[in-house]
Amino acid sequence: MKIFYSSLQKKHVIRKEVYNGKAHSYNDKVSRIDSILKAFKQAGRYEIIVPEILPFEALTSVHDEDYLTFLESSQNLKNDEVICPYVFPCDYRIPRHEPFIPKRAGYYCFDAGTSLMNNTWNAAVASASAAYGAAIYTKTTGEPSYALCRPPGHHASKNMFGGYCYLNNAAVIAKYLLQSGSVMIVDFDYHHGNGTQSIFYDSSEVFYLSIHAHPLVEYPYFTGFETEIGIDDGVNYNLNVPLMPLSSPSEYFKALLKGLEKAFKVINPDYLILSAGFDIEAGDPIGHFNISPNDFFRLGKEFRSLNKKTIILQEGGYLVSELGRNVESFLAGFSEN
Ligand code: Q9C
Ligand code: ZN
Repeated sequence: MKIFYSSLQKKHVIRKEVYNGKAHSYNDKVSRIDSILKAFKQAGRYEIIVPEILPFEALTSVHDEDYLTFLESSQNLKNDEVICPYVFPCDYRIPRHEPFIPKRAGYYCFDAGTSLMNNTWNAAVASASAAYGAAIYTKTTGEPSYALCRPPGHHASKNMFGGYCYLNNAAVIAKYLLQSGSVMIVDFDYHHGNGTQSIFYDSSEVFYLSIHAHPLVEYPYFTGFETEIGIDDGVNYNLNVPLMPLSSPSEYFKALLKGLEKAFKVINPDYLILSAGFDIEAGDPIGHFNISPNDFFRLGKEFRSLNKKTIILQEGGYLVSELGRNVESFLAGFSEN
């Protein structure tokens, strides 16, 4: 399988995040990339392609220009400066007060666990470019592709970052692929993809299906409930399947297959974009679904059997020691005939 990835994505380095009133080591570590690349190298059947930087219009097809200008301006931060927003305006009727960086970065952010530094923009653009390169490849050849997107994307909305995400990689390529067919996004990250949901919530152009830990007890807490089915033209084009933490792999597969069956009653897409979150893996520091390497192999097979032009995008997955093996198992399952 073809892998899309650029080393620019390693330049975003954040050391700490805050939750439950405590500082923790940042979960979106650079070593996640090394873990995945190492597993690919060991398996010996993956070719890595360095993508070109995507056209700016691909970003503006999803994100507001003022948000992109803001993110880009994080390049002006000093070498050792890290901006972690902790005050949020909430009432967006009040006039905006520039500059946003450093003190008002919360204007464009929805959680206090995600930071900016001077290379965040370049890394996020490189990550989106990996997704875009993969999409071009799959569109032209019909063959599946995988983009090693880090930073991830599914929590980013048109104008907010959070959940380690800045640019919504899945939404960016969905917009691009819509020019040549219909699109379904299936998001199996442990966390609900609030950003992706919000981008397509009022539209039937993309079907969004997410299987995730129940927002009653897990991040992002405010979205991911079954009652969120879309609005306006988007009604019935959004399907959330929340599961309680510690659900077993068999419950997980049952829920996934049921979700897919419901989705295929509404749409028969040309393209399938997978928001592939490996924080459903056994032992993940922030995910609790207990999915084993063998389960990931099966998961890959299930998605392959849908027989769609598929682009696989890396989202979460934070158990660095096992992440590479799990991603490789998934891709191996997907590639098996
Ligand atoms: N109790 C992705 O997987 N909060 N983002 C963690 C743990 C942030 C995860 C708190 C979780 C964001 C792409
Ligand atoms: Zn996640």
